[in-house]
Amino acid sequence: MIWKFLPQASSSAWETDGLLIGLTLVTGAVLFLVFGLMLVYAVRYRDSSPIDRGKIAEKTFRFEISWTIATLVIFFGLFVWGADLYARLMIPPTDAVRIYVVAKQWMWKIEHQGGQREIDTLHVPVHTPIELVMTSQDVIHDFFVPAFRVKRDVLPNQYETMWFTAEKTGTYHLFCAQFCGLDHAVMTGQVVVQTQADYADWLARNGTSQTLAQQGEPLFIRYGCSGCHSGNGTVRAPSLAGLYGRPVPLSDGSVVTADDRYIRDSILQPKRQVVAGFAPVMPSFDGVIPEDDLIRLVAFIQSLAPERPR
Ligand code: HEC
Ligand SMILES: [Cu+2]
Repeated sequence: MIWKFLPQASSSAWETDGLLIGLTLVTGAVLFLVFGLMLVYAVRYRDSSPIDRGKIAEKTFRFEISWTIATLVIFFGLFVWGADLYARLMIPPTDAVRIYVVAKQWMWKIEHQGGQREIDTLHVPVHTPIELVMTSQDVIHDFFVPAFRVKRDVLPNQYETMWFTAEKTGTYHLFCAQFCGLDHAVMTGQVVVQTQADYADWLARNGTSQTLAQQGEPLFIRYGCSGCHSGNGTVRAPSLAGLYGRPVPLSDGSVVTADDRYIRDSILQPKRQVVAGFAPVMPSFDGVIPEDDLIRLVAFIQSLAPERPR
């Protein structure tokens, strides 16, 4: 069977396949019906056929209405199913484990929250929602795991997120699905799905002495962020404690949620979204901080607990 070559190893795989099979069956049925009838009538009413062409069958109102409604219901049903699945695939569950991915010509660099790093291999625990926060250091790449039926473009200068829950332990292919230069074809890797215990073991064995957030703390000082954001500088800057996940009112009157993307954009393009009540004096760090360090800074800011309970 095809599933031997294309295992369904994530929670959404069977449903993605179901939708694809459903669409193929329905469109196939319409194709055969239309072309079948064309063929039948072409033969039946061919020029040399002595068939009676005198009376034309009458169209009934009921027939017209019923086939119109039936096709509408079927196609609209498939659309609603597809839209619903898409929406569910776009929004990661709040308890998802976040793992960072940095793509570059021609490799995948993976960074776990605990500071574990790997290249071209991604270790994940089974039955656990995983959210990948991805960016590229150079051109557009695309993170594609066929066995999970998930695929997403990885863009430079931006965080793209994607999530999945692996349901079967094993090793699965990882491909770059966007032509990204000379060695695009070898920009492959593997996703290793482990039991919870094996994964915990793997994390422990590959652990560094510091988590991502801990590695971010000295960077916060080195890049000069603490000079403004620690509260005792001459510049008035917002405190970053408890920022992650909180709604932030902006100077243009809108409100955004402080997620990975917002924090990253605040560092690279501070003038784009200015916090209400503050002067746009933060310098841009675009081109100054490499992606690896950005991930650490973002992780550090996320780890800052609120100063007082809200
Ligand atoms: C010259 C002082 C200054 C420096 C240096 C500075 N910032 Fe800022 N930062 C500000 C000010 C002022 C704001 C609020 C206005 C705005 O949004 O641009 C801000 C806003 C932010 C925000 C959004 C905060 C919120 O409440 O939504 C983040 C995140 C941030 N800075 C991170 C950093 C990081 C990380 C660095 C170091 C790489 C840094 N800043 C360096 C002054 C500074
Ligand atoms: Cu690539």
